[in-house]
Order: sequence, then C-alpha cells, then structure tokens
Amino acid sequence: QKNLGILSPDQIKLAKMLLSEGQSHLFAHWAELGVDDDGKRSFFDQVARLDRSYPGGLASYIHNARKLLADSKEGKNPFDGFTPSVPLGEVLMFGDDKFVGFEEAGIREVRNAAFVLVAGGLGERLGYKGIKLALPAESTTGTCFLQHYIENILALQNASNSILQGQHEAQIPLVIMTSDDTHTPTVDLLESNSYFGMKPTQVKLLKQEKVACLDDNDARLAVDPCNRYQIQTKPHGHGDVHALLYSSGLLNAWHDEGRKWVFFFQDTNGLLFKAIPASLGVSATKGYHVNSLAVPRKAKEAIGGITKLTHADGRTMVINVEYNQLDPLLRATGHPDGDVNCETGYSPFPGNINQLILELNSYIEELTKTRGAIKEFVNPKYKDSSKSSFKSSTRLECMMQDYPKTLPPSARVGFTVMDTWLAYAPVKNNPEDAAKVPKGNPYHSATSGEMAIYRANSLILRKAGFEIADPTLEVLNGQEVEVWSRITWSPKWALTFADVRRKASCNCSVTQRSTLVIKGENVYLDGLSLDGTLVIKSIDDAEVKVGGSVQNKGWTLKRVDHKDNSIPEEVRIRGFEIEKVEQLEINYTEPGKFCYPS
Ligand code: UGB
Repeated sequence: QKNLGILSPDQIKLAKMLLSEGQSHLFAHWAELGVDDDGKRSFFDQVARLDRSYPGGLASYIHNARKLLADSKEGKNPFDGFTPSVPLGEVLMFGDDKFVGFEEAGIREVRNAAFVLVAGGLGERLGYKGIKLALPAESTTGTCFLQHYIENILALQNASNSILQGQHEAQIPLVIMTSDDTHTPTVDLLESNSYFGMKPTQVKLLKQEKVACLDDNDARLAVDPCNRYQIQTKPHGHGDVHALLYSSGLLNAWHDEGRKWVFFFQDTNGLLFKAIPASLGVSATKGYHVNSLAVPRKAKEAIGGITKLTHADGRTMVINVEYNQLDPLLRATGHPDGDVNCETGYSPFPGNINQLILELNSYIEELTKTRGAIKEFVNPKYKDSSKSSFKSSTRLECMMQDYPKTLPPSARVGFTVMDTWLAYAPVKNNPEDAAKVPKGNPYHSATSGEMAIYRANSLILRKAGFEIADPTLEVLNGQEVEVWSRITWSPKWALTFADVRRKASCNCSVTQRSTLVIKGENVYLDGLSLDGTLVIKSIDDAEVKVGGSVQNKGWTLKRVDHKDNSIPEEVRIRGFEIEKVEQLEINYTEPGKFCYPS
C-alpha cells in the first residue's frame, strides 16, 4: 500500500494481479516509500516482461504451475489411459532410388521453406564458455556451426532457385531463437562475419525470456536470493519457439509469401543438412503436417522414441516419448519386456533427433488456437516423500517436439528415419562425461561430432564409387573413435547424393591418412589418387577437373590434452589438433575451364 505512489496504473494492475494470485510474499520485505524505489520499479519491469512473454500472461503461468505441481505431488502418470504402438513413417536407405527421388523433391520444395534454429541453450553439459554456434564443426576448415548452417541454407536456396528458373528468386529466411545467455554473442558472431554471406534482412533473431521460479506447491514465485526486488527465473525450454514465432507475426508473413514449410533444428548437429533434402521431400510427397527426423534407436538408448499413443477414449497422437518413460509405459501396457530390440536389432520405436518439419498452413491454424502454448511439465526435486517442499526452486518447462500433443486426430503426423551416420552427431557432452559413456553408446562430444563428419563424407564418396580406406581406431580424450580420411566439402559443391555422383567419378581413391578439402561449386574429381592433403578452391565461374596422383606429407592429427589450458578451449575439447605439415593447394580465381594437372 505504502509504495502505491510510485507505480503507474499498469503497474498497479500487475500488483493487484499478483496479490490476487497469492503472491503477497513478493512484497513482504520491501523498504518503505523513498528507499530502493529504483529497485521496485525494476521489479515491475520484470513482472511486465514475464507477463508479456507467456501465452495468457503471468496469471496463466501461476494457474498452470499449480495444476502441474498438484499432478506431480499426486504422482499422476501423464500417459494414463494411453497404449503405445509403433507409428507409420518413412524409412530411408541412403543412396537408393527412393532416397534420390525424395532428395530431388526436397530441393524443389526448399525455396518454400523457412528455417528456425533454436539456440537459446547455454550448453551446460558441454561446458564450453562461448556459444555453441561459434564452435567449429570440424578442424580442416574451422567452419563454425552457424557458418555451416548459413552456407547450407544459401546453397539450398541457389539449387532450388536454379531448378525453377523463370520464377522469382526466392530467399529462404532464417530465424534464430536466442536467450539472454546467447543473444549478444550470436549478434556479434553474425555481424563480425557479415552474416556469413546471408542478407542481414534474411536473418531474424527472436529472444526467449526465462520464466519465474516456483518455491512451493502453491506456485509461490521465488524471490531472487541476490536481489529482493527481482523474481528468480530459469529457462523455460526450447518449446518457447512456437509462442515466439506466433507472436512475431512471421508465420503470416511467410504464408503471404507463399511459403509452405518450417524447418526446426538444433545448434550443433554437423550432419543435419545431409538429411534435409530427403526429409523435406518426404514431407512434400506424403503431405505430412508434422515430420520428425529420426534415427534407428537401440532399445533403452538415451534418446526419446517416436511413439503412437492411443487413448481408451479413442484419441491418438504420434509423439516423442522420452526414453525413461517409454520402457515403463510399455511394461504397464502389456509388454512385459518393455523396450526391446526387434528383428532389425533396433527398438521398433525410432529415435527422435528433434529436427522437425511443420507444414505452414496447419501450423498457423493450430497456433491460432493455442497462441503457441506447448504442453508443459514440471520436475521438482522434493525434500522428502511427503512431497510438500522442494530442495530448490523449480519452474515449468516445455519442449518444441511436444507441439503435436494438441493437434486434432486428423493431423498427418509422420516421421522419417535415416541412418545415424548420415543425420545425427550433436555436440552436447564435455570430454570427462563423454569418456564415461558406456562403450558402443554415442559420445555426443566435440570429438565424436567432428569424426562423424569425416565418416559421413567418406561413406558418401564410397557409395559414389570412390576407393576410401578403412578408418583407424583411436582414443581421443578418452573416447574410442573411428578416424576416417578427413574429407570436407562446401555445401555449394554437393547438397545431395546426385550432386556427389555428378561431380565425383568412381575412379578415385583416398588413403586413410589423407585430407581432402573442396571449396568450390564446379569441381569435378576424375581419376584422383590422394595420399596426403589436397585443398581445392575455385570461384563459382571456374570449372575445374582434378585428377592424377597427389602425394605429400599431409596433415596429421596431433593429440592434445583437454586439461591443458594453454590450448584454446575449442581445440582441446576435441582432444586433437590438425598439424599442417604439407599440402597441395590449388586455387582457381579466374573464370574459365581448367584441368589439374594441366
Ligand atoms: N534450447 C533453446 O533454444 N532454449 C532452451 O531453453 C533450451 C534449449 P539441448 P535437450 O537431440 O538428443 C533435446 O539442451 O533439450 C536449444 C530433446 O528435448 O541440447 O536436452 C539449445 O540451444 C531430446 O528429446 O537438448 O534434448 C539446443 O539447440 C533429444 O532429442 C536445443 O534447444 C535431444 O535434444 C536442444 O537443447 C537430442
């Protein structure tokens, strides 16, 4: 009451809302009028922000929290009444005719897509000090994840536009969801690199806000322990992306531009773009409203399984069920062995890699109803079995892959399974944790993420007929990894298997100790025999045929210790660096047709 004098009418409204929602404790320790008034104003700035950024406002957040906390206290099973079964989807084999057909369809469609990168997470598990988007995906070129993503989108844009010549030149938009933790460094990374070649107007950043922490089962908001005029906040999860896209107005703008697809992806998967043309082709051909990218998953492996859930009342949905929930759910519904491998050697439930393709019209229709709100969950750590108090404050969370939970049964929700080696190699774990991963399970570290890129490129060239030597097995940062020839190419060179086959003839060979870097659109490999390092660069107007025998000392992998602080962090978290002993670099800077050796 005594502080009312310093508040605006809007702030008084917010104060009344808080009081009527049982939040009077927030004001209990406020100083008298005239003391800390700036702090009090900043409290209301924060409350206004929390109110604005949650669908339905802060009062809704408090109501939802009370309900979810009561369910959690009661031990209510979110899957009560649901029976799991294996959903229908598309299983692709890299390089066969069906795969190539889907890739071709995907390239035609991609000019009608928008890309949305969720990059608000700080990556605590990785422990890297910078933002994960700035981390090099691989060391032969040092290309960081953001550059890799943007160059791929630009190459997809060019490829799609050139098929549909005569129509207007489409520009594919990129939205990046950031948070307070990642926003400024993401802007800096883009600005200091001229947006990696993208038009600045093509890129939009949407910043997610954190949500209020909760102190108890009555959803009393937690006061920040360091500042009594602030509410403690924590991240709400990547599910925020839907509400942000909805409130930004971008979806309708994209619709008016004739766009059809929205592609969601995560911050550190160096393989993802190898899976995009085919999976978009599947969405377009099958008319999927939701298409989740998936990989074969070993039973009980620590990634969610894509599952069809059928409720006793007839409702069905196809949804990611987290691995720790899938096994108990199966056991409770007539599968006494739980989540087990089938005759393929894998669980029949494909593994969710959290890359989603949504059909824009149905997405807008759904978000118009939900305002982008996603089914949330709460995960309080209780002090004891009475579940009456928490060890520390908690908050509601939401995940972007839970979007289909509110869809009507008529929605066409499917998935596309691709080989793990082609589609999924995230960088999430620090070296110590990765080294503790049981043998045979994926490390998901900077080491394994980089090695997966070399393996995928080697396997693709093998499939195209190249003779690629077998990998060696090495232990780097305590992780046993396959080290294949270090082969990388810019997305301009090849986006699809058809591109690779067109530009690389089958009469080439590469030894295991070799490195091959291709940076140029019109580079054709014919009769090349490589034992060492070859770097090929060419401008777009140059057409270069490269063959013959190339032999030199090459680039070697030098082990580094991840605890050695004298080495840059992005190097030591992978456990090796590339020592550039000797290489052949050929560089074509003039338009025309060239041959190497000439
Ligand atoms: N992210 C945000 O943008 N905002 C946030 O508030 C949080 C994250 P993590 P997670 O690929 O194996 C997901 O932390 O959430 C971004 C799926 O839920 O790397 O533990 C963040 O920047 C899970 O089902 O992953 O697990 C990053 O780009 C499984 O598929 C992305 O969200 C798992 O990924 C993912 O954040 C997986």
